[in-house]
Amino acid sequence: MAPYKIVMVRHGESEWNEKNLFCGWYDANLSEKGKQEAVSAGKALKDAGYQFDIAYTSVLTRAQETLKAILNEIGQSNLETVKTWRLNERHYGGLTGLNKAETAAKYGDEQVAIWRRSFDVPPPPMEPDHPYYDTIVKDARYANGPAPDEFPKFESLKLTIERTLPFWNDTIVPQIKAGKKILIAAHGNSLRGIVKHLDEMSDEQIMKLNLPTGIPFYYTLDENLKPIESLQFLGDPETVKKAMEAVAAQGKAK
Ligand code: DG2
Repeated sequence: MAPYKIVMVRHGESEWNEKNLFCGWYDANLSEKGKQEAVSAGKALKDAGYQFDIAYTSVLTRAQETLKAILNEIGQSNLETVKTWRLNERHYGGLTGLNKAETAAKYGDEQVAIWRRSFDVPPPPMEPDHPYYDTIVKDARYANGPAPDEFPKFESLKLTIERTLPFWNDTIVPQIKAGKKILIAAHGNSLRGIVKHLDEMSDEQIMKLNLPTGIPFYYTLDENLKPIESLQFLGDPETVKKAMEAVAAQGKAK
């Protein structure tokens, strides 16, 4: 049945992306621009003739709303959808709610680049007195996981991959191999983890990848799930390049 094709998309711009705040597991809504990006993503997929058999998303509103807008555009509002915390954004720990540019002004561009893009250096932990600790830890959507003893207080990309990959391997891969057409609507860093895995990128290579909001991309995979085509955006290359550079620049002091 190979080659297989799988489509992924980072959610449209969130209200916290718009304000340039570290978001992680905080449940920010889409901004107005983000809602439009989600609709545009759906239109791009419709124009390219995409239809799906199943969709996967995180338990966070910004990814789910993006998925909903896309499915609406492609006329598949009732598509079977699986929601899992394993596709959540990385947990940004004690940085959650801080402005990225202000944090860079305080700690330096280099430190913020390490917190945002290093493979295994985690952000500082979210302590119980953090303003968003209770909102996140006591959120009913986590009643079925993660278990209290594995509930993250912070996550590096490495830790994010360690909880995303079991879902990829145990749930998504069998569906790919069954020939299902799959759409994943998730987050900058949970998707960077999947991209790193698929393209067998080194810890250094993945540091340079910034995923733009609301622009779908696809992979074509051979029978061993090795990429034939990697990270193919459904968008004009210059627009994609600028959007990626803008994401990279979010962590710089103005
Ligand atoms: C952003 C990613 O996550 O931030 O948590 O602030 O994809 O859910 O908007 P998303 C966040 P960076 O790693 O790009 O700083």
